Amino acid sequence: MADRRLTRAHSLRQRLDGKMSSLRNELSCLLSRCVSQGKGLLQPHQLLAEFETVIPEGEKQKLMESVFGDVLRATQEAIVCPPWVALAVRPRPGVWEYIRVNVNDMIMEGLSVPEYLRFKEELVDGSYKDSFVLELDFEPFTDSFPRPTLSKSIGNGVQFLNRHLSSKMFHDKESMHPLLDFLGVHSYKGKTMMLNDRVHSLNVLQSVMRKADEYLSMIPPQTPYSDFEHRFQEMGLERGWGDTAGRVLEMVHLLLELLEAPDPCTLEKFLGRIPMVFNVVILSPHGYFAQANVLGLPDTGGQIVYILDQVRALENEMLLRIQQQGLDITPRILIVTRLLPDAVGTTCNQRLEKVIGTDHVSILRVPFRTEKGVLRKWISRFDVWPYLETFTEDVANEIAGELQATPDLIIGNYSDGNLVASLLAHKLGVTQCTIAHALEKTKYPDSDIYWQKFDDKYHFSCQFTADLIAMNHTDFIITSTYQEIAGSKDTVGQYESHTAFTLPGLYRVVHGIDVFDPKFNIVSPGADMTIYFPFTEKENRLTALHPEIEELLYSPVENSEHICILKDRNKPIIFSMARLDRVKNLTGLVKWFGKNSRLRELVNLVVVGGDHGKESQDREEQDEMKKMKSLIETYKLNGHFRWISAQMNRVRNGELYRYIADSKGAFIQPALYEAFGLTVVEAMSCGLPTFATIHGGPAEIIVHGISGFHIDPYQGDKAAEIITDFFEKCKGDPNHWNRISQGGLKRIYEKYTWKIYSEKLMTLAGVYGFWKYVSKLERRETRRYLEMFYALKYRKLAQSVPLAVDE
Ligand code: UDP
Ligand code: LCN
Repeated sequence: MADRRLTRAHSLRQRLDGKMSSLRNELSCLLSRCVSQGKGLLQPHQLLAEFETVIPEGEKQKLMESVFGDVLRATQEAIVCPPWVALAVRPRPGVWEYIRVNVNDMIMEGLSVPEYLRFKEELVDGSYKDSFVLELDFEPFTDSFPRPTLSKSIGNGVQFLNRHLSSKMFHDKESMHPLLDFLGVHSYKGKTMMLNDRVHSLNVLQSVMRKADEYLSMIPPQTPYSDFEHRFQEMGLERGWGDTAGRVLEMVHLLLELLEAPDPCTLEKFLGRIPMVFNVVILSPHGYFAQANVLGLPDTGGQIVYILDQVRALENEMLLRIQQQGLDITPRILIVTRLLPDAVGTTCNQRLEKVIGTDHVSILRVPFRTEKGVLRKWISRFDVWPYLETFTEDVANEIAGELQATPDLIIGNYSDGNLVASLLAHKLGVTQCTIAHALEKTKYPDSDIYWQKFDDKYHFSCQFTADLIAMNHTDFIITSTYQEIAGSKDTVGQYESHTAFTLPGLYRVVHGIDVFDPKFNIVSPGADMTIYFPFTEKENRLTALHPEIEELLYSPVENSEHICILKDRNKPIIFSMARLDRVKNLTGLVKWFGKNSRLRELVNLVVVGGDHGKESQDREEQDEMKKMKSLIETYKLNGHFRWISAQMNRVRNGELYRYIADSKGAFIQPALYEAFGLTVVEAMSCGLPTFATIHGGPAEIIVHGISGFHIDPYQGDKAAEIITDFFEKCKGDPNHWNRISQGGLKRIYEKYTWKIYSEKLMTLAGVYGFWKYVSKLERRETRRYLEMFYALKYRKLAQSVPLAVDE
């Protein structure tokens, strides 16, 4: 893949090769230094640090401006196995080159992907050194399909797909037949839609469209469909074209344009309007999934919020479209999750729960079971693998009973949901959409090459295998940001990190996913604007909640809900709220605060996370609890810091963000890695200036210095300085705070709303549904390959994960 894209321009390797003689000394210095430290893996910042150490000051700038600098900046990883150093070079998002240099004679050679991975495996001792290793290569299946080559086109799959489909239709009239067939197959519970069997050829379709055009142009646009339904039926047209003459006419014009001169924009509009989606199944298996008392519990955060907001927006959009299509169909959305008999004060033991604020959405819970019976207790998302196959079978039965129909769209969430979605979509032949939320491989550095070290605790071998299956099985992938797919100029995207990697001893992924694949689409979520609205909307403020919030923040007692007290109520508050995972780095923030006396002078720190009231069941949370308590002692934080237990009430949390905005405070998101970061969107939606991690989604949500600030959690002291500088600047210029607050709000309204989200998602369902229909045969090979991978690899891995035991 990379080779194909690099043929036109000279690859970095070729350019470096050409300059090798003049750069020999510098390169030799740098690489010899790496080699002198022995076998190992260097991250980009470590490589740059070596450069800083070994290259004389006077030469640095010149070198960095040469091809040497280009290679160094683009290197994402260096593998040292003396006397060789291999580099994974990424000249731009999605494009990779691999080289290795022998430090003794400074000979450089290009490496193929398998060669590079094999070289990397030298880092790990063990039984992997088999002469035959399973190599996974998904490239041949999609090789013949055109795809964009520009990095900026990544994440705009639907546009590309439409261009491809319409140009095919344009050049080859035969390609119109699938469209005719597609219009003919639409039916709902036995009732035909769009075309009946009178329209059996393209010529007939064209002539029927012309007649319809003629007729509709003569009647008032508001005329209801029922007034001319009979006449249309006789012509060969069934319901689904629109609810009024005006809307049907628009649809007829779109189709006439397509039949005459197909173009991508018309195709997208037309496909987006065909009634296709009435029953949606959304999978989110691991618990806790409920509408109350769950947020902040282990593994229970943004994904739940995202889905509950998503279904509300989706229901509205589905209802609107169904009405505009002139149909009388009641849509259904089922969120399918795990039933937990031991529900610890939540509703997770109820089979069916209606989603508040909707008419047609329910949570359907199906238990995890083995032949020993139903698992009663919560288990970590890392331990769910052995349950998922039986869960899928049970879910298939349950949804058949519940919907009395096959779903039209199956949406998976996170690795476990995406695997179940793949199995279900495979079984039922339904359009599948996947949403990763977070791909764990990116969150845990080197969790692929050293997977064996992680496996007992995290079972990443199962998870990464499930991720590969889902991302290759699905019809389309939606991501919250560009960076989730392809990172940025300097950082690797979450999906991109699945292009090529190795799990030594298990398998080698030569082409896992191509980020240029048109299945990728960026569809960003928002925040519920009825809960997270600006602090300036005085008339909507929930002032009745202020006494409770004040007690939470300032009461001078410690109890099971809060630890430490705030002495000075006049200071602004810097605030953070997250699950108490290591990656969320709440303890990091507390340490920066503890260490920076200037910051402590200026503001109070309030952190929400964990539960002081009971012993956590979660391994990481227990460690973070201990760490936090020791930081309070080390930095004598009592008086300046308040640590509050997880807050489950979203409505009150909305007012809490605004209360903190009233104090002219800020929100800090200090995560070591954040896939997207809903709290960032929530805080910004409330007008609270936000400082958020540069690693992951927040780097894209915030435009540094305009709609908030980026901070690097790996440079805590610097992060604390950035926050301190802001508050000092605000002291001198109170408008500075307002400018950032306004900048944040502007950014949200432009890009992060659920309305934009649901419109896009429904359009994607239409276009990819059509694409699935026309490419059915072409994709059989991938499906077969995946079935084999699932049966021969995934199942064994899942079976090796210990089953949980209820006490
Ligand atoms: N949240 C909450 N109470 C808490 C911790 C988190 O209500 O004690 C909510 C938070 O408001 C946000 C979600 O949980 O809506 C966390 O989503 P985010 O994307 O920030 O992180 P995730 O937990 O998904 O990794
Ligand atoms: C999971 C995460 O880790 C967060 O970064 C996201 O915001 C959340 O899911 C919703 O997609």
